[in-house]
Amino acid sequence: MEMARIGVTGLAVMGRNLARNLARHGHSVALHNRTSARTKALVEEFGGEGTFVPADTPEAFVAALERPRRLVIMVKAGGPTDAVIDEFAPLLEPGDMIVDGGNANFVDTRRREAALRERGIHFVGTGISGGEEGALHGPSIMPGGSAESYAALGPLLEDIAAEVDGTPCCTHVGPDGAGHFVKMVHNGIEYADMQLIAESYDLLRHAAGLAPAEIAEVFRTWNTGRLESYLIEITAEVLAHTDAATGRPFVDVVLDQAEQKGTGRWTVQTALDLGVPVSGIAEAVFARSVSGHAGLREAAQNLPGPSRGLVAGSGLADAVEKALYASKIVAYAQGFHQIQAGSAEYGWDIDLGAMAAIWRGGCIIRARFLDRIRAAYQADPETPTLLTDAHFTEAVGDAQDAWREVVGTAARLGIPVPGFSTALAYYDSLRADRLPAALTQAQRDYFGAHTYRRVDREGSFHTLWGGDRTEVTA
Ligand code: NBP
Repeated sequence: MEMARIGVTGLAVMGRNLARNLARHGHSVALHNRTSARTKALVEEFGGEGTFVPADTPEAFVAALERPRRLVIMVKAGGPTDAVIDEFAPLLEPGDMIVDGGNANFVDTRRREAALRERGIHFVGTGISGGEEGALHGPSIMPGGSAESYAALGPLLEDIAAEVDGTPCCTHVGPDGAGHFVKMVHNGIEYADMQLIAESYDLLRHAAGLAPAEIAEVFRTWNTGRLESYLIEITAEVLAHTDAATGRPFVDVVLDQAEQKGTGRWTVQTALDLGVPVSGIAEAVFARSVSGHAGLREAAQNLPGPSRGLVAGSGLADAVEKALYASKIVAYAQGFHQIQAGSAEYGWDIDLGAMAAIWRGGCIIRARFLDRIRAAYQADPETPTLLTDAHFTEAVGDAQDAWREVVGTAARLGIPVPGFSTALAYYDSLRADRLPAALTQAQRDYFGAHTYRRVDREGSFHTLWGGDRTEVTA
């Protein structure tokens, strides 16, 4: 019987393309899907691309794998992943590896890894970004799990990952759920990046009065500079597209209610648990949520706003470019802060610079700018925030006047820019000498005797607000 180096079960778009990618790189791939029609279809259509070993049953699939077995699950995240693990784990032996390439919640991954570790099976929660095209031509791959399993899996995954400057966009992220955690934050950053781009478009459209095709040109120009990235590139493509049915700009015929699958929400929920301010990601998630509340928006249609006018002069596009770059730096600084905090909380020892490096290609947020982030962490792995890296400090310093101007203009014209404004507020909060949190602490002490610390003495204190207002040591 023909043996395979690796197997993929779950052959919808992602699994199918991942299996083809592996086969195209010379790895024999065992194939399995709950509904065997998908397995047959893959072999019929793409059998010539490499060596495939189709299997109709879990038993035949497992029997076709070289030992230690490498079994990749690419099914719908959640219940289906548990169902597949329950089906396959009893057929495996100590030392075998189950790779979950789905978009799992890292908490589930930690649970699954711990349970399978007891049986000697390596569970490798792996973030994969790049959609179906990436899966076929080279995704960004973020594997968690044990270092031992990476030694056996890494070479195959690095083979099929995207490559930038000769470096594969795949590295061992850290133990248990580290890979899925980093993929989650990647998606959160993707939300923030998309929101900032959307706000830039909105300003160019409604403050500068440009048509979508003209804005496409602005984005094309931006894509030749420091903002060069996949998301900026596709934004230009989308804005230049005309709807065939109506002849109108395509962006004008798309319903303005954004959807989400959940990784942005998980990022924010997790950040709240870790106490990390990821306001850029949170505003992006909320902006999608606001857009989806059709009834609420309908009810608010006639709320008064400023009389809208256009901004005179042609400088707005340059100012928006600066606001976008500065806000993007903040969003990434917050996302990396979250990875740093998660790594500390769970003992993952994640190399932040390496994360920037593996996001440079294959994934949705791939961008020239990630090289700068990698360099920042190489220069100082302990840097508390990207904003204090010399390059980013200078970039934001140079952009800040324009950034403030853009946020002010948007507020005056009544154009919502939650991403730009929260990024600016975060920046100003970090650099503030004193924050009004002092007043918040005093209020908390007043109504709840929650105590406060002082700037001039160690210890915790409480003022007897309801009495003679003397201060006591708490
Ligand atoms: P889907 O998420 O649409 O899942 C379909 C696959 O799951 C099919 O193979 C289906 O088998 C299988 N499946 C289901 Br549903 N329930 C099952 C069960 N109880 N037992 C066994 N198999 C079951 O596929 P996808 O879009 O290819 O995504 C796969 C994974 O990759 C997901 O976790 C997704 O979040 C993640 N991901 C997707 C993208 C993307 O761009 N689409 C990007 C990155 C990651 P059937 O054929 O028998 O119904």
